[in-house]
Amino acid sequence: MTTPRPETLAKLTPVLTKRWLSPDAWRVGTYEKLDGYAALRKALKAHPDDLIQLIKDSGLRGRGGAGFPTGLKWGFIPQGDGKPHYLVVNADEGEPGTCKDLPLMAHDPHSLVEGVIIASYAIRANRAYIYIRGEAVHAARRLRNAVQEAHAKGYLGRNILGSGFDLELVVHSGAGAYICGEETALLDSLEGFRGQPRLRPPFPATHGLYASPTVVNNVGTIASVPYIVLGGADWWKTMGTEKSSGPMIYSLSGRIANPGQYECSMGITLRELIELAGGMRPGHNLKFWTPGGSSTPLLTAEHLDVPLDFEGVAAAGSILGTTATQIFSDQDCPVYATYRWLEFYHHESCGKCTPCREGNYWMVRVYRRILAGQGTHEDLDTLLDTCDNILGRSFCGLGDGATSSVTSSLTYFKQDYLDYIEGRTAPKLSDKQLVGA
Ligand code: L3W
Ligand code: SF4
Repeated sequence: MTTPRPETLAKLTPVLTKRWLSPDAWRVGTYEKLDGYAALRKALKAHPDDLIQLIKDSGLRGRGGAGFPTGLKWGFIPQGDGKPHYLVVNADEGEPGTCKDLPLMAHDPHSLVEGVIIASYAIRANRAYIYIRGEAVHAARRLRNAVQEAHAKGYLGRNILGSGFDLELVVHSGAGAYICGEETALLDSLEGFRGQPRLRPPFPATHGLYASPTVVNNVGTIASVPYIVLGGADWWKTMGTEKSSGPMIYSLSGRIANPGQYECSMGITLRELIELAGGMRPGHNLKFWTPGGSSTPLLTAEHLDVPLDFEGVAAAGSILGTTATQIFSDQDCPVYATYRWLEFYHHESCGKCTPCREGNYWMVRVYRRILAGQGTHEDLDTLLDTCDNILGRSFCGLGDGATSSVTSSLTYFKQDYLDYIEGRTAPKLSDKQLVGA
């Protein structure tokens, strides 16, 4: 165990996580005692356009993986169009390694509900949905309870706090498909269809739920809104970097002493995060890691000082994604880890487009061959060629994301592949596991 230095500790910025350790913070009474719904009272006195401008000024960017500017997205919603507008919260957190939205909803569901009401008021939506992944039963129960409590207190329903603004909020549980975290598949699923991505453009901002203007935002994005309303854009920008403002919840897992959620200023490095988490587990040395879940290219021990903001990670050849840092050591095999991730993408591919559906199927089989000690040198070219035919040719981000660990592990750890192929590493899979992909 290492003890964090004061300068590293100072990078901890509990904003969205600040109530998580307060007992009963999920109940409306406790939430109200801890500043809850103060931002809503303030927001309802402002003009909706001023709220959109505030979010633009704060530089808040989407917390679901893509980092799209939130205020800009809200500003896309056409006004005076006579159509209903919708806010949809993407709470289908499914990216392997990612665990920031589910604890937020379980510990502090009212912060999300308050953010939903403010955001809906800003974009003039009278109906909002939280689409939560089906397996998150506990968080969904807490959310539904929060919605009921908010109704009873007059924060939801008709004429909220006497402002004349009406809002109904529905918590909808999905059925556990990773693809329903893709925003347009989510909308299809919400409408009652099989969840498969739609062609974009048109984007949901103009043609979303029921073909109406819709903002789809991640849980962390919407839960940030009340803090920005109360603290102001300048305060928000005191955290993070110039282009990646604010705090971010980094979920750390793997070979570290204390896995969990660490909310820090954007731009913190993995070296500092590992220090905050008490260091690597005894006997383990960092070998590879994901900056933002398994859809983001792997990084290595050379990248310990990369700033974990959108620009810093991109400059290092990866993607900040969901800030799910999965940490692997010299006792872990990058070939096997990549194989397990590919099995996941193969299983979760919705099958709509050929590159992703067929490419992942075949890559899983090639990995099995390599890990069973029956791979050839040509297999490595086959993998790269297959990735080349998936990346940029898939209908949605799932296909692209599936190639990330394949190409990056081949870039940094080709020797580990060759060790299986040339017989220096003992096979991890048996002959029986070669088939059945
Ligand atoms: C209007 C335009 N709207 C873009 C909107 C668009 C969307 C947002 C970002 O995928 C990534 C994916 C995963 N007019 C617009 C516009 N928009 N141009 O902006 O869009 P986009 O296409 O950049 O990304 P996306 O479709 O939202 C998200 C990656 O994140 N990821 C995360 C996966 C898992 C989770 C999770 O479990 N929570 O998110 C990790 O890398 O692979 O590439 O709203 O409509 N001209
Ligand atoms: Fe479906 Fe994969 Fe194509 Fe996305 S890339 S539409 S998940 S088959």
